[in-house]
Amino acid sequence: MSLPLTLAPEVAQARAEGRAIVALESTIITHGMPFPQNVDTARAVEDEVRSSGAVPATIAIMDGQICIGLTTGQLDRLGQAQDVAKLSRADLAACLVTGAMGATTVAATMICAHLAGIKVFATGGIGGVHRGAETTFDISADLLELAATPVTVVAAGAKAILDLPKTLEVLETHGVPVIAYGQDDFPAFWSRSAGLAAPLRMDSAAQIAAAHLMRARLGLPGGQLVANPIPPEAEIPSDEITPAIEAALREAQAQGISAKMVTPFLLDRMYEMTAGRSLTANIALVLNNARLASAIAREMAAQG
Ligand code: PSU
Ligand code: MN
Repeated sequence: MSLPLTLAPEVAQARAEGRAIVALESTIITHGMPFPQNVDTARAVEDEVRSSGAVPATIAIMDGQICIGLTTGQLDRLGQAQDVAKLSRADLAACLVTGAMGATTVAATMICAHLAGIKVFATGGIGGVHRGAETTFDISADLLELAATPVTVVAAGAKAILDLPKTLEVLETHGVPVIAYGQDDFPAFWSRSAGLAAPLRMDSAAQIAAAHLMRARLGLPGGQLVANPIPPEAEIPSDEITPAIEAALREAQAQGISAKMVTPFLLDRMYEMTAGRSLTANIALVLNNARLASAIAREMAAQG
């Protein structure tokens, strides 16, 4: 049986010509930002990839197909739909057989990108180890996917709503290279630093691409996490964002928010508590990640 994979014409052509392609996720659209900024941002990110010399492939599950690249109509439907499933490795197959609409998280987007032969993926932030994970066991499947699936993921680090030291520990245990781009510190999404050193540092897209290809030659499974700091002019410094983070976490706990709802709940509360500033920063960092991912994808196409 063939794969339930539908490539947008732009993506199919780029693949046939061996050109650079950058995968983009859809949970950020359905569960990470409010409408209409979600659809506007998704389009702006696709345009940023194109103007950086690569082809964008936004990934979502629609009508029983893994869509690699969405039409304008599909993106509008997804961005406005209610009750879209948030899909990770565990629920991808079930969503395909039921025909429900599904948004792919970092983990599910990596799986789909790999099925389509795409090696580079840009997003905002990855899921990680939640604070209190020693009792809740809430560790995002994104971390294990990075250990298993050979896709280089460009993110602005991880949000300080998570336990960042534990997140780095789990990535190290599972053999995932965590590469800070252009600085020594591990970036913390809205902030360029949260005072933690990154395990690795690289200063060029060429080196990041070469490291991905070298892992494949060595027979090592899994991908790489590239942590690209938010542009300085868009940053919300750590001491300014921390009070909002702590308040959002207290609310989540008081309301008994758990499992898949934790990350969307915290993102929504952060948006309200920062009067939209968290969203402006989020958009700026995703665009920045799209540029770097495109440069890495172009290098891979040239080197690979
Ligand atoms: N972190 C963000 N923005 C996001 C997400 C995470 O800063 O939109 C989304 C991504 O799709 C990520 C998912 O893969 O949440 C992780 O969810 P969980 O923590 O439930 O694994
Ligand atoms: Mn979780």
